[in-house]
Amino acid sequence: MPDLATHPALESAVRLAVAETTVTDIHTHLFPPAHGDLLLWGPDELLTYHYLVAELFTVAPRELTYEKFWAMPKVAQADLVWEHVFLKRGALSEAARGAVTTLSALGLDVAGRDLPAMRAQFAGQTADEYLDRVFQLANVDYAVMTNNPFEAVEVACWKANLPVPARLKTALRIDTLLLNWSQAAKAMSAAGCTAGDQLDEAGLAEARRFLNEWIDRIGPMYMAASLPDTFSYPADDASTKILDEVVIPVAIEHGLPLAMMIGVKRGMNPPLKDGGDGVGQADVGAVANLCKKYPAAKFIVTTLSRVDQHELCVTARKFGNLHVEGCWWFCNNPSIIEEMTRMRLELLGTAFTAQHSDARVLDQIIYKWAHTRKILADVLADKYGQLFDACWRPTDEEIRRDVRDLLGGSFEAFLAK
Ligand code: FIX
Ligand code: ZN
Repeated sequence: MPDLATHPALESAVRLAVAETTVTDIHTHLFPPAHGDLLLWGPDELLTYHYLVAELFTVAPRELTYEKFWAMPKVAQADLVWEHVFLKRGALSEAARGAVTTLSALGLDVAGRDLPAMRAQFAGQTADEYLDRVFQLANVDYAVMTNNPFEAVEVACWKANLPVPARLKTALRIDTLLLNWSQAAKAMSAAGCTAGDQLDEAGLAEARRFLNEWIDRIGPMYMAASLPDTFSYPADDASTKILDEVVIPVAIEHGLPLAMMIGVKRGMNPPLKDGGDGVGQADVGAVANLCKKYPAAKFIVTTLSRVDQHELCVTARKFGNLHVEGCWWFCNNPSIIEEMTRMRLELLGTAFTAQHSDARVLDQIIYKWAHTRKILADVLADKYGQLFDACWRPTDEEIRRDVRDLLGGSFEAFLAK
């Protein structure tokens, strides 16, 4: 009799496999500890995550203006979020629950509701040790960072050749190049690649040189950009020209995928800073156009609007050079993650990456993965159960293979393709 001969045995095996499988976190905003303040960690960063700051302003008294809030020290900002979002209300949002999961998993007395006491319990750690501890707790092998060669502070860190732990891999972020040529030209010129305000042949050649230099310097796993809901391709605009003449040729030459996260409306409410971005429906047809025109290029795509998800899955069925990943930002809520994961499994099997953490604060990888694992286990238990009813008998080894594919294996296979 095979091991998994009953529904309960199968379900336990699925839940254990999901709990034990090591995750590869393919999109985060983490930095090497040696990059100093760029790496955010600890309870006050956790509480002032921009998701929670946005929530604070949905309930804060009118006297709390954005200006007052941003002028406060981080500890005071965290106190306000704690008071209004956690203590005076139920901490029921996903971001608030995430902070609770995280603090609790770190062994802090979250039930005591005493933030200063938790800060004290937390004190005395170094970023390097803490990074390792958090990755172990989350059972993540490595995380891919977001490395922006158009940001002076980040550039200085890379030029100083600071150490990068093996747990962090690079991704070359190119939003500025695709969306703001004149700003990109300034940064490129500062780096010795002479580009003017005009998008001419010489400037495009310099942009290729700039990307090549950065690829050689940091060895990224992919190039990436967040794109607005208005992004279209092909279009009579700078983004199309830069894609055609710079990004895609460089991507093909280096065998690097281009990751596109589409659907953000930047600055819907600017005083909220990162928390002020909104969502719009993406043109998924643009993704299909790129995949079709460039079969030698590879695209990794996620979209921000819930309503795009079905069309994106169908598009991925048409193009082997398209990899769908993650439940991005406003989609990173249990109800939507569940719906998206079910739909993706139903349309794509395991040929997608179920999630990325998008962690901006190191500690967040704990909750982002704990919450996703729970949902993935529920969905997979259901799916394998249906197969069982139809007399398919998955083995423990097969289940673990599939779970790993969904949590990083398919991403690595796509890179190797
Ligand atoms: O563009 C991105 O990579 C987004 O994920 C961020 O800009 C966003 O602010 C974020 O942190 C979402 O989770
Ligand atoms: Zn991100």
